[in-house]
Amino acid sequence: MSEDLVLKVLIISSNTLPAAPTGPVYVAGAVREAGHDVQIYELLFTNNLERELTTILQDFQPEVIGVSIRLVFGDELDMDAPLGTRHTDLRPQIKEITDIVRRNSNARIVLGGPGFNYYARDWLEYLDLDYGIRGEGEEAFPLFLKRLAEGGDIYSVPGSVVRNDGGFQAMPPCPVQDLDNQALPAYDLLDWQPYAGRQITPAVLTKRGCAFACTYCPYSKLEGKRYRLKSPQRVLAEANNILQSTGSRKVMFCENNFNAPRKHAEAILRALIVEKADLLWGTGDLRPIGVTDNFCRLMEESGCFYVNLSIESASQSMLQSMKRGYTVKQVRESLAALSRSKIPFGASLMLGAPGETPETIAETLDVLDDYEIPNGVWVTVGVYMWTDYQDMVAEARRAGILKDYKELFSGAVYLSPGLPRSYLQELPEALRARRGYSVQFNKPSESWTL
Ligand code: B12
Repeated sequence: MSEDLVLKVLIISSNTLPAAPTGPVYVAGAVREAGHDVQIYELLFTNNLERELTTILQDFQPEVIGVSIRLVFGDELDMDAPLGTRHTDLRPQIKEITDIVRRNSNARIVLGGPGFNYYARDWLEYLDLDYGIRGEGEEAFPLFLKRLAEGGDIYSVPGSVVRNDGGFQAMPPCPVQDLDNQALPAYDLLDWQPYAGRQITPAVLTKRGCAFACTYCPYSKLEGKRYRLKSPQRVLAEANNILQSTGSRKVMFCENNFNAPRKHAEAILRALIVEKADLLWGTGDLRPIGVTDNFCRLMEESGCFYVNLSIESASQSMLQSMKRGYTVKQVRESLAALSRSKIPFGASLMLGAPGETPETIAETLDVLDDYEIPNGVWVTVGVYMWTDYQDMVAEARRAGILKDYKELFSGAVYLSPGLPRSYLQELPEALRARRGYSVQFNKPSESWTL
């Protein structure tokens, strides 16, 4: 590539709750492979944002700055906070970043990331910016850079969103079809030491897409119902690259439902065994479908260090109303198979979706009581409402619960009206009193109290 077409690109990982900077490293890898000069600035370990960021802007002199937005807000366990849950709004911090950039640089700012997708317009208005890219960035961001360098039309880049003169214009995102044929994520641009110090494990995405239609989840609409799979060889190449770049033998498979489609998961696990890979893997999302003794053996032999079984509910009526696509019997079979294995496993529940009552919660807890869950049970009470991609949100809007779109950007949580206040008052303590249970209580709004 000729010198003047090479751009200096700074990617800012703007998340300040501990998680692997997975999006930023995938995007940085793609930008580098397209021939540009790229650096990543990680906010997680910042001591003095203004000083550190201005130093990088002065030293590196980026021409383009991609701000990766993972979260709008998040909740973490904190026993000193009301209901044992600390709510963090990440928007002011991101505003601080873009304001510092604008005061100290003429670089073009491009927004992107999973926290940007649902709220492109709100973010552009909130930050007073004019450009972002929704959806997967591996192809779209390099295309934007190419057009910027060559003088092409940046407004027709797939996924681009533009705010101008009070107007707003959006192009549909174009999902990456050939995930194998993308650059390796640029973990080598990071110093992994501080991440390891915070117990963060590097993550690998083995596929995109979700064939399920859970009423509270946006993924199938966000990524499409058809799976786009990486080959086992590609997954292994990414994991080995992580080992070389970060020294971490452990990786997390970070997509929705690692074990769906099951044949894909099995092929990856077999490849790990055949290649005698010096790796350990875990996943935060195993769906209770097809978790048999054979599958557990495969997980064990391929170096599984942890799985979370995403049960969400073990009440048959709730599983049906949430359209989870499995039965209480399958939940039991999965728990039984995992219990017979040596795999350290935990389980997660999501309580409070439409139809939830004290009785359905009691049914769920009764099922779990029959099993020893070594890594504990993570309970989330209250269901986030992010986007109309969640069927539940569209339904809530029809029912008049959501009056205006902005409420979602400010944070809205659904709690079944079938759960009386007096019951909710007792619930967190009652759950925490159970061995190994952690409880995240998402408040319906900032001002909500029990
Ligand atoms: C894995 C995951 C987790 C894991 C992380 C573990 C790990 N090892 O990474 C765990 C379980 C810890 C987690 C926790 C939470 N998560 Co989470 N998580 C995800 C998940 C499923 C995948 C994220 C990921 O790594 N994807 C793989 C990478 C490659 O994709 P990506 O990040 O989207 O990046 C791509 C694009 O966004 C884009 N892109 C990214 N950056 C940029 C920058 C530019 C400039 C451009 C152009 C493009 C671009 O290109 C990238 C490559 O395709 C997403 C949902 C999803 N399917 O995206 C939710 C998601 C990110 N999580 C979410 C939330 C809310 C949380 C929690 C706050 C929940 C809570 N406890 O309250 C916590 C917060 C924890 C934290 N500390 O951050 C929300 C955020 C939504 C929002 N609007 O804020 C999401 C989107 C799920 C949802 N509800 O829709 N999470």
